[in-house]
Amino acid sequence: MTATLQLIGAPTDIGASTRGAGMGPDALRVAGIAQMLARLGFEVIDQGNLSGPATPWIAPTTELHHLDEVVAWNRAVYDAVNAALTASHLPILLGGDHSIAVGSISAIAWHARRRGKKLRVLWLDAHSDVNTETTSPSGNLHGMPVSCLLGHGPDALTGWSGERAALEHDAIRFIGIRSVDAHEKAAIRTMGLNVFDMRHIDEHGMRTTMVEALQDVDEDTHLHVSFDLDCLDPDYAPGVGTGVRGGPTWREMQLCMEMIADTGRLSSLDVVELNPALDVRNRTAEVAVELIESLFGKSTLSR
Ligand code: B3U
Ligand code: MN
Ligand code: MN
Repeated sequence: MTATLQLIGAPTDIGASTRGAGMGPDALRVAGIAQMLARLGFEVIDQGNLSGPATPWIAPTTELHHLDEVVAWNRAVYDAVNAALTASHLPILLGGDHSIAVGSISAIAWHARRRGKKLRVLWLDAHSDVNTETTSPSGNLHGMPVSCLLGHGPDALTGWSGERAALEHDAIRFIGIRSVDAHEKAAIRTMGLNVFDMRHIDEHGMRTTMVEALQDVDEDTHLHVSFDLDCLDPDYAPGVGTGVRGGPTWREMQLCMEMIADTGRLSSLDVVELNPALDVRNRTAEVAVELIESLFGKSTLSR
């Protein structure tokens, strides 16, 4: 039986200060995400876009921005991901900025626990997204979803999985990280989070990094990938709001995706932070579709 994949659009930039990620879901559709997945042999249901509040303009401050709106979007995302998993579909959340991962991963954690599965999250990102309300230099909630999921977020965004923490500290692996704020560094150290930063990838290569990151994934694992497109080097993915030089190349990222596919355990996916307003002829959306093709098992020789 082949899996049914359910595309869920969350067209919002509510957690970011650079506008444009709200156009991400449609740019991925224009780049052919549904057709590509169907070509691989999957049944694909595109349920279209969720709706939620608009993004009001706000003067730059370090206070928490748009909490009520972020909560509303995450409620819609939680319900949609929950419905997809209840139907035994594999949810693919098309963002949208990274704040929406709170809703998706909370729903996933609830299902994984109920089914007795071990949850492992791969956080592919230039940033560690482990700021909190008090440490954030920007007030942007897309820099805080990991804290919310670890149980350290604002109350309104914490505890959605039925437990204070949707994720145990050892359930998440960060890959491609190269922009970490001072307080985030302290949090990573205190909590002992598993970070495979760019230095690690440079020294050991993507292959060894992924062998390490996937080391305890087994047949009882629900493997979730939260793919922030700014993980890639901006030379390959210019269409993101907060690009950071020095990321994995297209080739390195392809290997990362292929090695995840090889586990056969991929059970849900977020694709976030695509910003078509900053892109060059939809190139970043097309690169994302190529990488997701590998993530779902395209292989040069076997298909
Ligand atoms: N760490 C910074 C920057 C940032 C995090 N995530 C994104 N940007 N996309 C912050 O604002 O928390
Ligand atoms: Mn992110
Ligand atoms: Mn990022």
